Amino acid sequence: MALRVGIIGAGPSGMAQLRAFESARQKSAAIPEIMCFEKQNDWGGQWNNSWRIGLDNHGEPVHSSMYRHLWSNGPKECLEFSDYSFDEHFGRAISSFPPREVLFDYIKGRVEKSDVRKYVQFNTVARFTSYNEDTQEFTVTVEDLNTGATRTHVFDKLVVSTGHFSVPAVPEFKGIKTFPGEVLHAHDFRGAERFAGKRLLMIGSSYSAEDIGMQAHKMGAKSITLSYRTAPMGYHWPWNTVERPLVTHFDASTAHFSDGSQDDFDVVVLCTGYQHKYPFLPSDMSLKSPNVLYPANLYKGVVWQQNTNLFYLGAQDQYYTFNMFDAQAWFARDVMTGAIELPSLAEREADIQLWLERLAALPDHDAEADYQSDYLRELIDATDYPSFDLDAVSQLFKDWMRNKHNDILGYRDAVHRSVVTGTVSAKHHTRWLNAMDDSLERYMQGPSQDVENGTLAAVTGTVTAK
Ligand code: FAD
Ligand code: NA7
Repeated sequence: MALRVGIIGAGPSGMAQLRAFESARQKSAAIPEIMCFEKQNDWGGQWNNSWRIGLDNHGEPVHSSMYRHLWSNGPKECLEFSDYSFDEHFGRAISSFPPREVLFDYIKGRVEKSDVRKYVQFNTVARFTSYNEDTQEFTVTVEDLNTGATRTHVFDKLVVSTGHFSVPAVPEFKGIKTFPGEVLHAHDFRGAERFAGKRLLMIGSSYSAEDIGMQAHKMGAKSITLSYRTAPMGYHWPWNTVERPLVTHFDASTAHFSDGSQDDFDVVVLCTGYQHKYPFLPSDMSLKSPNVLYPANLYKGVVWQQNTNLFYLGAQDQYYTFNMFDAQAWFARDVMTGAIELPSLAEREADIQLWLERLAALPDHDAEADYQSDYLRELIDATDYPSFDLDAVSQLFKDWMRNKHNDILGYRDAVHRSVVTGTVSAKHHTRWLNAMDDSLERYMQGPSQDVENGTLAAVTGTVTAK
């Protein structure tokens, strides 16, 4: 009987797993029986965003945390598939920091080249999983969201690729309940236009706080205050943006900070991260971890320690994304098919501990980028995933971080060189700060001739302050 593989989630990680098997099939390896369940009506995960907040049309939690005007937060050259370049997809050089719709088009183009959509059951949510130790089989109960019908499927191997930036972590702050303005989590943020003229407090000091804060600046917020728990981000912020230590409590619209300072706000955005949440898995198969570069209990960041028939993709914090999911999917595939033989439990644990020790000693962001590059190197060396220059990508990450430090509003206008094709990216026709139409069409066709939003003139590259 063919190996039966179940994949839960058809975001970039699940799509990578489908492609990994497809790539093996092209090399005439035996292909398993594959079934992938995706609760949304299309693939792409976070990149398939929604205007909805809270629940979707089926009453399921809205998955994507993405928003209008989201552009890649790292250079596209750092996430490029080594077997499907941006040049191949777009037929010409494009800029280094494409908007969401452009990246979504790229990842779709890659899977559409292969005939893998047939494996995905859309509008189908995984509800419950059990594992039979005797037969070594998973039984997964799924619900067809269109009909409400449930069914069960049996698998030898199970891949969890449901992402971990969807279920908000929402801490409590004294007095926030009576804050008279708007309070929302980054997961529910869809666009900063309505923050024009408002005084914003962002709690958190990572990607969401920084990017939503700068989206608000772009859209004319009056002031942006970023409140950090551990350390300030320390970028050279625009004139209306400051960093402050953690909020201790709220008193009506006044926030009090741990350095004794206080200020009044109209809006609070909790940019406090996300939880690993796998409600369709029993607790002994469910990953519990903060958002870190190496979650414990996963050998090579992929294989569940206590049950090596269970795999997680994309479970770590991410410098690399699409190409890392590929490397993981290729590795998982080879473990599933037996092409990679796993060491003993103790040897696997020792390997995990080495990575965790190294993680604990990382001094800075540059070292973190090198760390994840080394992680990818191990995975790629173990499989036939087409290799690429990981040291060069690590350098790209460092260049990007330096650019960002020097110019938080302008780093997305920089160009970088692809390590896959050697192409230097095109300079985009409109600076990020001035671009208001993020559609694929506008991106490919050139700058807008309209004065958009009444405030910005993309053609002339000038911004009129509100
Ligand atoms: P996801 O993209 O989260 O996909 C998981 C899929 O699983 C979804 O389609 C979901 O519907 C499905 N699913 C979940 N539960 C179930 C269930 N029970 N049953 C069936 N299906 C289920 N990365 C970058 O490279 N560049 C960026 O600029 C960037 N910006 C980001 C901005 C934001 C706001 C966020 C939140 C993330 C960003 N990322 C970015 C990281 C992003 O998470 C990855 O690029 C990528 O989407 C992760 O892929 P994934 O498949 O692991 O998870
Ligand atoms: P991250 O990167 O996980 O960051 C979460 C931030 O929230 C981080 O700065 C945390 O501070 C902060 N945090 C968490 N809990 C609290 C409390 N209780 N109080 C104050 N601050 C808190 O999540 P993001 O949403 O920024 O980014 C997720 C992904 O989206 C990312 O990969 C991007 O691709 C886009 P800490 O530093 O731990 O003290």
